[in-house]
Amino acid sequence: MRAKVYGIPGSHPVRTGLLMLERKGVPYDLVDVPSVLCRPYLRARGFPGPTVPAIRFDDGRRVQTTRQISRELDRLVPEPPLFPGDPDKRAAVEAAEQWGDETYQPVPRRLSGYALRKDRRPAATFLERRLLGMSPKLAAATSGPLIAIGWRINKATDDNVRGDLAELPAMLDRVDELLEEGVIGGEEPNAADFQIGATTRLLMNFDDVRPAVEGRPAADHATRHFPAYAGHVPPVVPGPWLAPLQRSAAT
Ligand SMILES: N[C@@H](CCC(=O)N[C@@H](CS)C(=O)NCC(=O)O)C(=O)O
Repeated sequence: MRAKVYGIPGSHPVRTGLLMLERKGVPYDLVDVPSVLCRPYLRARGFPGPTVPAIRFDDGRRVQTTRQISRELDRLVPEPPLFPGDPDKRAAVEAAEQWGDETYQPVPRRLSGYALRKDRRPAATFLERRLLGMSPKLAAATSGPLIAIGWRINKATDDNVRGDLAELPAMLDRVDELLEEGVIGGEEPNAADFQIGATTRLLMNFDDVRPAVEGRPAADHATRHFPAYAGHVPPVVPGPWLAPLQRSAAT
């Protein structure tokens, strides 16, 4: 079995999907597509949904979204499992994975949308390979209109990003609690490890946020699973928005 993975540069759910494929020993080819343009691109390739990761297995089967991918991979390649066999433990991992997907995952997505609209130069630092045949340099230089549309699609407004930053300390506490409880962070990684770790790791690429993450168990967890993660966003958020993070880093 082989997989073709469609991704967006820097996308954390794509990194989740790739790590799950690697855990299962499924070889893959990765094709990076720009944000926003991925929508018609995926539709033209027979995918029903607009988002990445989007995977086509070599038997033609198409799977999208990290939570569908984790389940499909466990069905196709049962060992090593991405979910525990014990029903209570499985329910805890599923709940953590769902929270990671629905609540935690959008935070760095909106922060990226906000930051790149203010200054698109850091976009180049996320580009690791050619994008629709364009060199990383050309892709970064022409990214302005897509960043503007992505900002709107992701609702990366001032209010939403400020709200995310206010809630981030509690979210990081939740990741630390999940580690403490052993739902994630065990010797055998599960679907929630990959889901949550990728989000924490991407957050660490933002200078504004990294100090609030570093030193937490959540940071060790993320770097254990994602030691390298391209991309760097210098400070961009207004100082007062960071006050809740600074308070949490100080305690
Ligand atoms: N929550 C879903 C969706 C992931 C998602 O929204 N991916 C973003 C990239 S991080 C995307 O495909 N956006 C479409 C776009 O930028 O046009 C999952 O975990 O697979």
